[in-house]
Amino acid sequence: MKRKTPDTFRYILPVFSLFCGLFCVSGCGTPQTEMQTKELIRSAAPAYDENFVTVGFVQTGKESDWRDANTNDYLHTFTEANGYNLLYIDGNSNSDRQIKAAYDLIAQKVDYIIIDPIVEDGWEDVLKLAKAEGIPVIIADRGVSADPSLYACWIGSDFKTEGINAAKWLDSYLEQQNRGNEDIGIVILEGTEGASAAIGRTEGLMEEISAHDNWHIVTSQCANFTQGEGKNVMEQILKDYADSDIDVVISENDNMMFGAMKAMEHAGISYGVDGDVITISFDALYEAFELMQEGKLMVSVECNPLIAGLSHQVIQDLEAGKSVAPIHYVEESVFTYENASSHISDRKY
Ligand code: GYE
Repeated sequence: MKRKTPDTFRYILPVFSLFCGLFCVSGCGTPQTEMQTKELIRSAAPAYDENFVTVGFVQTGKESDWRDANTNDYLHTFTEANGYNLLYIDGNSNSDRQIKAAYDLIAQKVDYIIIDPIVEDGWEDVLKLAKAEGIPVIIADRGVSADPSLYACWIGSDFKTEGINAAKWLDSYLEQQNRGNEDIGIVILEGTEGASAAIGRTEGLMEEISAHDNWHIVTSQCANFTQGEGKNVMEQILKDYADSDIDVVISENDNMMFGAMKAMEHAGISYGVDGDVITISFDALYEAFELMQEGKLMVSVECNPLIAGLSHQVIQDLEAGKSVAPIHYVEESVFTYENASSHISDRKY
């Protein structure tokens, strides 16, 4: 359902005031006097309509198209029509900023907090405070290393299984090409260091790669889940490893792969079904489907960003006094250049 314009303003005002507060805490704006800063950070909480459930949502940032789809899903689910006041905070790819935002939401006495954490570590203290204040926290998408007793539940993908599925596809493809015994050089573009999506996918990939004596990793480097870094890191890899055979590029999300493809094109390296380099990535964005149809991307392991509905359900259950399961996995598939055409019309992100 499309949002009505007036609702947009209801988001923008509280979000903007919270954003201003955070901006000053981080000390990167115009210098403020102590008084001004205090006023901005701890001004009285807005008077929310008692009939609505107030939810603070702390997002990672805007690093990828997956993220935009995830943000939009929350904005379209946590609406007044569904009974919510939503405070959306963009973490701007800065985990300190995310933690400060969570403290701010506790001070504002919101009813629930949903966090998509950038990295797993550093959340203990703020989660302890939320628990002490009686504010349930839902961790969504990536996980946290803090004790699960500190938050209501976690909702997201099985990242390790995604990594295993990517490598299993490679195994069957090489067998099918009669290349099962060939030496295979693999480049991995990793997501953000410390992020559970990167940790889990790398773990799954490594488990399968190390089970093959003839597969070896040429290099595995972080490109932070962004398209720009995917391109830059791949460009450097192609220079640094010009003498190595690169048979496969595995990118821990589609956007880094889109960047890596540009780098390969500039370097005159062919990739995809008819090229020299096998291309594998994660997320299964609409653009990935288009590239799979063209045979440029060979497989994208799905990671479903549309999880706001599950968060909504959890909050409804908690509101009704029901207990909720500690872990909620999202259902996911593996899409390839061979089956992309039959699924592209159903894609929602
Ligand atoms: O794969 C990537 C995003 O945490 C699952 O983060 C998410 C990952 C997703 O930026 O594109």
